[in-house]
Amino acid sequence: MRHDAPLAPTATRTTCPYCGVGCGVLATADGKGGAAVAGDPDHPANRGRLCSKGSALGETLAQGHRVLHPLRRNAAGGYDAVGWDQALDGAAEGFKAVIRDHGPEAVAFYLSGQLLTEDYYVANKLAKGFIGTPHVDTNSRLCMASTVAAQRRVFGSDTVPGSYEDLDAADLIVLVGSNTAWCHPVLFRRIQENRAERGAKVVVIDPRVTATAEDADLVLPLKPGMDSVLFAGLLVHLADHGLIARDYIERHVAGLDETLANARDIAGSSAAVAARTGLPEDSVKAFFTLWGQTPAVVTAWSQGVNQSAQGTDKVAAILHCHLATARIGRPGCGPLSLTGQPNAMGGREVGGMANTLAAHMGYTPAEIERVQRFWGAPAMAQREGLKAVAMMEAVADRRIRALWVMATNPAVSLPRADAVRAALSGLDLFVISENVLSNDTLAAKPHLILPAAAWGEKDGTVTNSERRISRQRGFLPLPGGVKPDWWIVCEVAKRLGFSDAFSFRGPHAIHAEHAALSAFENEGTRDFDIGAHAGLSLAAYDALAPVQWPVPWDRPQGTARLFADGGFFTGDGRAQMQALAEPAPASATDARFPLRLNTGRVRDHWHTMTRTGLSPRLSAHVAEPAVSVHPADASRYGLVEAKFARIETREGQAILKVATDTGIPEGSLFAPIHWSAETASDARIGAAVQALVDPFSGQPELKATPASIGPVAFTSQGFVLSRDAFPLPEGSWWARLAVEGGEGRLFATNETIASAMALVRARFGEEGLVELIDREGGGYRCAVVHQGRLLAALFLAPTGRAPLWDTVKAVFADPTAEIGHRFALLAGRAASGTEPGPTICACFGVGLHAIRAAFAAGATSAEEIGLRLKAGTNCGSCLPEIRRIGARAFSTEAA
Ligand SMILES: Nc1nc2c(c(=O)[nH]1)N[C@H]1C(S)=C(S)[C@@H](COP(=O)(O)OP(=O)(O)OC[C@H]3O[C@@H](n4cnc5c(=O)[nH]c(N)nc54)[C@H](O)[C@@H]3O)O[C@H]1N2
Ligand SMILES: Nc1nc2c(c(=O)[nH]1)N[C@H]1C(S)=C(S)[C@@H](COP(=O)(O)OP(=O)(O)OC[C@H]3O[C@@H](n4cnc5c(=O)[nH]c(N)nc54)[C@H](O)[C@@H]3O)O[C@H]1N2
Ligand code: SF4
Ligand SMILES: [Mo]
Repeated sequence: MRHDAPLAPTATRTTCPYCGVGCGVLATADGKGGAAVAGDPDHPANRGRLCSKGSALGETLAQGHRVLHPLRRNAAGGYDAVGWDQALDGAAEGFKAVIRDHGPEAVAFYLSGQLLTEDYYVANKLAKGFIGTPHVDTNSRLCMASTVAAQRRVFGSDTVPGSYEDLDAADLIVLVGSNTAWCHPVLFRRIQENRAERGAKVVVIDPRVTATAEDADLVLPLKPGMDSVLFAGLLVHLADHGLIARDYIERHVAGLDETLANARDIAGSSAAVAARTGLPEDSVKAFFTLWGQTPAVVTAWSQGVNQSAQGTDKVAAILHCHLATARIGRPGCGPLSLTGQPNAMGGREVGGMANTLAAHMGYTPAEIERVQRFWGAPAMAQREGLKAVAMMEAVADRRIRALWVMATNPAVSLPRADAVRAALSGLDLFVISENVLSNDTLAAKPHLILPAAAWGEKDGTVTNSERRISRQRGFLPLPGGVKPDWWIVCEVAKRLGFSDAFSFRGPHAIHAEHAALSAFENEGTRDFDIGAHAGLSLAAYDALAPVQWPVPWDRPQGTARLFADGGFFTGDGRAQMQALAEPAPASATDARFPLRLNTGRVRDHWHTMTRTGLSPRLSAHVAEPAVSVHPADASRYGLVEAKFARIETREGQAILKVATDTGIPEGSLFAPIHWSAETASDARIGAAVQALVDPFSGQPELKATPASIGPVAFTSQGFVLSRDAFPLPEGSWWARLAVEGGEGRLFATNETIASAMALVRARFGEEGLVELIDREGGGYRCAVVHQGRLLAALFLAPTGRAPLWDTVKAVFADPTAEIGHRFALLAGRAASGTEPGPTICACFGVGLHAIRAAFAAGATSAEEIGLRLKAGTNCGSCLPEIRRIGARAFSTEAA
């Protein structure tokens, strides 16, 4: 829904299920399974804004792809729908058998930052307290683990000290390894507003020049993995220029001298920093001076920092600079970890990770005993469990026999994804709680598929990047036999004999217990204290307003910032600086694999696309999986724009379309993580990613795998549009995408025109079929028209980009479009307007060509484009791209 649409008075206040910004959403069911959504003007995270993904939430609620009833695998390898009792009994019996034969540590849970806090709490409690296995880990291991490890080492607790308000009050914002414009778009808008209104400066540190860097004051495209060199160098600069806050250090921080000596070894001078990071020395000096002279500085980071074999050191190096200058816990300054998933933080709070216990406690004997006493736990885990990558190795070598996966798609998202998928198929008991009927992990054939409530149906809390706990509230009925995740876990727990500990009346009761544990024997010794929620009634829980923890019993209004006056959770109250290891990537490139494969996100897709892949609007920005490569590397390796390339690594391979991009440094490749076997033939990039991990956090280095690239030739390329699935010939490369009115596939093949014609006939017959065959030129176009409506179309051409895709897609989308001139459609003249080109503004559906035309017609700024076309005036996620299109228009004009 558009931002200017009227709000229904019956709207439900809830929270966006995508990124860790945690925007408040007002949702109104439309009575047809969908919903109208708008930003909640009263939510402090977004104050009414939503990005393209949040705005399109209403388009992702269709039930066609949902798993609606429990499914049990049968002897033939198919699935039977079973009742909940059978499914839950089956799960419980399966776990009992594995525990009996192999002990509790043969059982593992793999959870997700997309679970609600209450779901997460009961899953963690069941495994660690009642089954007695420590092997509970989560996709947060791939996401936030390095930040968790560094904050625990340096602060003594996993505490994000600041608030989003600091982004409004800062004079300098440093974005490290974060494509904020695309991945945390609403925060990026806040940063841009601060720039416009207060003149804040922005520095972007990323080997790749992204949309985030486009308006930045200083762009530092450093060599991959060299962030800790830069921040160690900054610490040296601060010391050498008398910028250390001696008083704060003396009272609140330990280890400065050793850390400084270590930093001098790593990054002695700005010249040394420049040499090691590959940055111009002037840029390094400019950065050091700017950071040193600006007291109100926020350093924010995301996966370019965390997903690294030295992610913990990278985070520590950033924390050191803020501690050394006492720029922490005060308005407008501090280190700010931008969390990825909507509830990565909640998962950390309940201790859903292998190396934490519950309520931010760890595995010291006193903490184990305390949690055990609080839970009345019969079989408390006694030591840290296996972290994600190690857990999957244990699945592969059958130390782990039973695995329960909830709300994550590890056969796509874990490194060495092929090996993961193979390992999962060998489990004695494999249970998945899911929303969808089909994904790559389900393709590994779990014994039980448990249908879980999805966003809009489920109820509970999430915590965003600034420690703000918000309610997710249901506004749709549970479809079919679907149940909330917490209910499913508790029912299995009861069948394992733990009724007393798992008979919760609802998520509010779970939240109340979680809150009570956070306050239990706490007395200010642990950061995570939400004791004010301990006695929360159902009514109070339902009315809960967004609040930042800690929320101890005597401070129900919450806490915006921590550590301005020290008070670290280290025992003696002093933060502990850490010496860093020598910065280096986990593995070296060589003659066979000379490039570095970087992986990450695009603006309008979320992870493995199980939701955003359903939205035609979100599928139009980046329609197909492409590898971005510098033009010099493209010519070096024989690659051609819009043709295809095979990426190979020591682990596996993928075939992607080629997109040249001068923002990609030479010597590296960038591939999106979103496409899976569900949505493309050969684009599951996780299969090619190495599984080497950080020694403290266990987080894998997902952005620097040694790789090679070479061209892949197909004789022709095209697209097919159909109301339902259309099979393509074996061996074709394809990417599927949601289009208005049905399904689209962009494809490439070595098949002949004759075989394309045969395929079309086999599927649709001859009736209503019109064709245009260019045997000599190697082109073929056909349309299937029934009762004046376009039912299907297949266009094939020898080279270059799929022809007329946008034009035919527009006709296909319009149910009222009369196909009067069939041959005109085949010739590409049927559409009313010109081809829109790729969608730039997802909110108002404005394409590249219209924006180019408006610049050509005299528009001079993104604001004027907004006035003329509305593009960029809702969520603003596309503003950096509109500016780039404008800049290109002007540079070609000038030339
Ligand atoms: N559109 C969209 N938004 C999302 C998500 C999504 O799927 N789609 N997912 C959410 C989740 S779970 C997460 S974790 C966040 C991730 O948010 P981000 O971390 O912002 O996203 P990524 O694209 O993974 O990576 C960010 C950048 O790290 C850079 N990088 C790679 N190596 C290095 C390095 O050594 N140093 C530095 N400084 N930078 C490096 C990459 O070039 C990339 O541009 O996004 C969240 N938001
Ligand atoms: N190479 C590479 N790999 C990466 C990354 C990278 O940058 N590079 N990023 C990593 C990061 S940061 C992340 S966070 C992961 C994300 O990776 P995943 O967590 O694997 O990706 P999703 O597509 O979000 O998977 C969520 C699954 O849970 C289901 N689901 C959604 N909501 C619910 C619910 O409420 N209940 C249940 N039971 N199921 C639900 C969805 O249908 C979907 O199948 O990928 C990681 N992998
Ligand atoms: S920035 Fe976008 S994806 Fe993230 S929470 Fe807000 S609306 Fe959702
Ligand atoms: Mo993430």
